[in-house]
Amino acid sequence: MNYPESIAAQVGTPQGLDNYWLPFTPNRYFREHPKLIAGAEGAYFILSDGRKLFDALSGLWCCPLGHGNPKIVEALAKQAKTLDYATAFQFANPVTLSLAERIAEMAPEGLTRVFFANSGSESVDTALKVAYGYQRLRGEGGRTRFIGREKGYHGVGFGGMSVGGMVANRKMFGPIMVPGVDHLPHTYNLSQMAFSKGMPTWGAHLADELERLVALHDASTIAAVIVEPMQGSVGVIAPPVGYLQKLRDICTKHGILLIFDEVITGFGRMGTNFGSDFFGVTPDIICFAKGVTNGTVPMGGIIVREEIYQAFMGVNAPEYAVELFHGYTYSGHPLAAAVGHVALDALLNDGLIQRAAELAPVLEDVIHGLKGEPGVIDIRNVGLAAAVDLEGVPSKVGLRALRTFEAGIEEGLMLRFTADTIAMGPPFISTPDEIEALGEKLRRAIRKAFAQT
Ligand code: PXG
Ligand code: PLP
Repeated sequence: MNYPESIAAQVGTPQGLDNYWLPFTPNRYFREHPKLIAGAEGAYFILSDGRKLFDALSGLWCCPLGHGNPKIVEALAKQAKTLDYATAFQFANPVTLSLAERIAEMAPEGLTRVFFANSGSESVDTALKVAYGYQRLRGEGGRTRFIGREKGYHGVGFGGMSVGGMVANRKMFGPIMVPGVDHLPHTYNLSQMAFSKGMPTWGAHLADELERLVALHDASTIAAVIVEPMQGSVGVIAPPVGYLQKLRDICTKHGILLIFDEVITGFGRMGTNFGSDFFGVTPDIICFAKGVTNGTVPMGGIIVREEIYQAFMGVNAPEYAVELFHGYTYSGHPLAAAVGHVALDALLNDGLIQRAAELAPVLEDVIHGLKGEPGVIDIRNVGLAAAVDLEGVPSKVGLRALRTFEAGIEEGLMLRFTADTIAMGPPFISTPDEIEALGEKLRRAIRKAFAQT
């Protein structure tokens, strides 16, 4: 590759790189083109050479309040002094209890119980175990199958990887996946929905594929369906109008649980508390992570319907017996919970979810303004999230987006890409001017990327 010039050749290899294995990163390329983040402030990251980059994806979708929020810093310090860690098994603590209460309050009606994990991946594996356990407890232990969706991303645990539908994440691990998983078709179709704004009108019929899978396997073998209401990681694919409601109806009809993986859509990204609110469909289990603590301290979890929780409590076992053999050393970590309270204060009381809703049309206009730029083959958006698909370099998937990403850094942008798609989800604290600037910087980055051979 001739672009860009090796940074390592100019400044040397950063200390520690001989011992560090980067996640979801081409490590060999990174070694030649190292990028170190030294700090962060508001909607910007600061690189070790002092350059300020607009944080166009809110970290990895997880920092809606931006960086260095003084109230978070204060809450963290205070919590660390009072209770830095609380044993999670056989004990609770006030800060975690009250966070569970607030999360349940903001969740869709009927979802009342919160189980904490520490990441989206853990939340997904928790949801799958709870779903199967529930089916078993209600005498439906034959329901061992899970149904995911093509292009879905549900993290990297064994369960999440197995229900996930991104081929690159699956191909190396096929033989060691959870058995009995099937997948719905994805809903993206360029010829039907190119340059769509919000939810495409084509595609609701694809939910009928669930009926086909039920007919193939029989409902009595299926525990749950898991989907992201908006597919985020693969590049912002909004559900077709009516699609999620159809999934809901088919699941209800057949006693199959519906799990919404709201790791990205939860806590305001759609301009509503949860994606469930935005799309008007309530699942049986919600997975959350990321925004709940603004990414400052890891936290994830699930919110479940009261009946699911009660099924576990109704077990035919003595009161002193554990009902669910599942949990993490750091479930409901008090530092995370303390930050979670500040995040909820900002999102709900200070109106940042409302602000995300107000910024969404600004982002829509800005991003669709890139139509007609060289190699832009699709643009789409929903809530405060958007994606631009670029024409790839022939037989070199991802290289065009990598070039755009590198050019973006020169323009002062931190971009995120997957294959040749650039995804954006700016912080809710962004100003309309910053979103305008994001569009112009991305325009220049795309032009630079296409100016190269
Ligand atoms: N479910 C969904 C819907 C996600 O988006 C996970 C589970 C896993 O969460 P953890 O915390 O284990 O990473 C995710 C994570 C991207 C990007 O570029 C997306 C995620 C993570 C990193 C990058 O879109 N989503
Ligand atoms: N591995 C070992 C040896 C452990 O002792 C534990 C927890 O006690 C784990 C893994 C799981 O760690 P966590 O609870 O942080 O997920």
